[in-house]
Amino acid sequence: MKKHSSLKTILPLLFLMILVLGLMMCANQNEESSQSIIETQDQHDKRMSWWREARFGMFIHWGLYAIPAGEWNGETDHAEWILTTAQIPVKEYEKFTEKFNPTQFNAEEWVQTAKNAGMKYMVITSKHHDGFCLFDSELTEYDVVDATPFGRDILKELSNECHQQGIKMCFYHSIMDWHHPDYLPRRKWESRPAEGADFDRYVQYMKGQVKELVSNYGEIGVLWFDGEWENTWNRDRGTDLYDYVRSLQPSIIINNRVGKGREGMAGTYDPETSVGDFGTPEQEIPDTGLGYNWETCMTMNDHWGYNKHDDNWKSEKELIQKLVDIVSKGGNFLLNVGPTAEGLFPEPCVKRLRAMGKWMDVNEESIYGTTASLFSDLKWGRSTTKAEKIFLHVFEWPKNRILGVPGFTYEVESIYLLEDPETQLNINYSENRAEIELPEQATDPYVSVIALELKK
Ligand code: JFZ
Repeated sequence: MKKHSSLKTILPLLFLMILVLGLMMCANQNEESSQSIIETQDQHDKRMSWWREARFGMFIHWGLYAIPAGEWNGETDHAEWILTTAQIPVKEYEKFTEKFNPTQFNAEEWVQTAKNAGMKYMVITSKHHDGFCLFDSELTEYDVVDATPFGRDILKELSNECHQQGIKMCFYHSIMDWHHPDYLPRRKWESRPAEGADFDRYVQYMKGQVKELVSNYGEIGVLWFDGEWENTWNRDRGTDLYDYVRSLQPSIIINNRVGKGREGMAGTYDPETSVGDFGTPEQEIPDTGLGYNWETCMTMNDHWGYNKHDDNWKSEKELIQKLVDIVSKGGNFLLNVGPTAEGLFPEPCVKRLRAMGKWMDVNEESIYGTTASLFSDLKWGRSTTKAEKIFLHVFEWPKNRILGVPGFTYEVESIYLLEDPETQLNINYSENRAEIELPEQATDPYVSVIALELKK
């Protein structure tokens, strides 16, 4: 009797439990799930740590488009998009391969130039939207080794050098591909038929290439995807690609353009609901920090790929102040170089990188491994923080030599200019504010940095 009655009570309960479990599983599937790889905050922080420390990296846009160097039929505003912007048929564009012979290319020099500038990582186009590959791929003939007189694996030489010189090697890889027959959609103006094209097959090709990239070039720091905005790419494909890359190299970092969550040039996204490890503002710097990892990518002039007519270079001062501005908001700066068809960095780039390196030699402590400013709205510049130190970056030297820091109430052990640590500066407090007595003139032509060591 007793047994019977307990079964009677348990059975409906069991049904209820199964029902609830089933409902929960359904709900889980409908939920906007982000990447399926589970990672604790600790594991995430550990994976991101080199990247957060680094703060400054080099972007390189290089490919066949360096040959026309931005010019086509008298138009001079093209660059890495020239196949599309000048509407060059794929068959005709392919002919650039015969001319791609950058005999001046020297991986050691490129990596040295980045390193001397204070950059800690290098992101180079393994493949841009034109589909041409700078590495030896088994999956296509449309690459530097198989299709050009140059015949050398550029990524192999660069990754060897990067590993040698302690720079993280990273690849930019375009999802959009104007060359592969299976990629869809077609450009409206082109005559290649779309019949027979199979986007799933294209995705297999792309994943195969990504596998080559993370298998044949040693440890890769970042895979920087792009060209995700066309309607053939979707959230699930993004999640699948993210998971695939992480399954091959678990410690790799992947940008948010792998998925569909990015908002235009601002590059913002919701890391809770979209795949990717960092946001990618393009040609702009957000007004404040974003509350998650982000990296602004930017050109030194107005084009990513080499354009021989583009002389609109940002000044050394602008570039250094942009680096400081970004870092003071907790972001990274990925600064672009578009090398020539001969394999050289344009001279104006080299000059600017040298100036940045010179500044970094003195002031790098206020950049690497720092976190965002503790103060908002500093009229004269920016600030960063590291452990027991606060750095003040003075963009505009105060005429009365008094640098006011609203909200600064900490007691300091020591206060000095990074370029002259031996000379102590005076600091006075009034109300909710500190005032630092500076020398008459700005001590650095770009940004002078004051270090404040706090009392423990
Ligand atoms: C993309 C590329 O098309 C470009 O060639 C370059 O590589 C750059 C770093 O990234 O540029 C974009 C991508 C998306 C937008 C704008 C420019 N957008 O969504 O506004």
